[in-house]
Amino acid sequence: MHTLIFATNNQNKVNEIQSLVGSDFSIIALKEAGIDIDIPEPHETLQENAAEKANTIFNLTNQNCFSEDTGLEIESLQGAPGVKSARYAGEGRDFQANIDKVLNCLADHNNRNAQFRTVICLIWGNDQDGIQTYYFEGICKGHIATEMHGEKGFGYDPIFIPEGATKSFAQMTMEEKNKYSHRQKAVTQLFEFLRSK
Ligand code: ITT
Repeated sequence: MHTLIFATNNQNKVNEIQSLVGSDFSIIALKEAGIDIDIPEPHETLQENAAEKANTIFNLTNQNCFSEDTGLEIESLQGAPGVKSARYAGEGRDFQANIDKVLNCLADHNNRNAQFRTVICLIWGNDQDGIQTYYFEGICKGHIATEMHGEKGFGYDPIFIPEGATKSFAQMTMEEKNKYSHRQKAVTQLFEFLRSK
């Protein structure tokens, strides 16, 4: 059984990843590990922020751990909110304010193409390889709806409709969202890698 700390304070991410974990993995969220810190995300790329979060927790615990950083990248907005997705409308990290800002910014644009991108950073050590850092990426393409639909999920889910679907992520059960999602794609690669170890 692989035991891994998941370096996040976002319970929605924990729930989604727990739903994808096989019985051969045990994922411990920061709260469960008794770690209560606000992990910094100071960088300009998802990869650097993911590394910052994983390194912070590895330095604290000296245990195998992973983190993920996710951004909503909107074509007409040159990739914004991107790495700033959590704080797009300010430090309050308010989901509704962030959605309102996206809808306002897109009001005059016909091109509503967007994608969610997740980058996972894994810090993993064993006797053979020593301690190494690995990255996994998952992308979900789709578009931004003109108004909010549904109440499930979190963040930008009510306005994001994945390619091949007619519903927003917030109108889907977690299992349905997992069929399309950026996070599922990155996490699947993470588990495949770990199973190969
Ligand atoms: P941690 O850093 O503690 O993991 P966070 O909420 O700060 O949690 P991110 O910086 O990766 O995580 O998240 C950026 C924001 O993007 C997040 O707060 C949500 O608003 C949004 N987001 C991330 N994944 C999403 C998803 O699957 N569906 C909708 N919105 C999502």
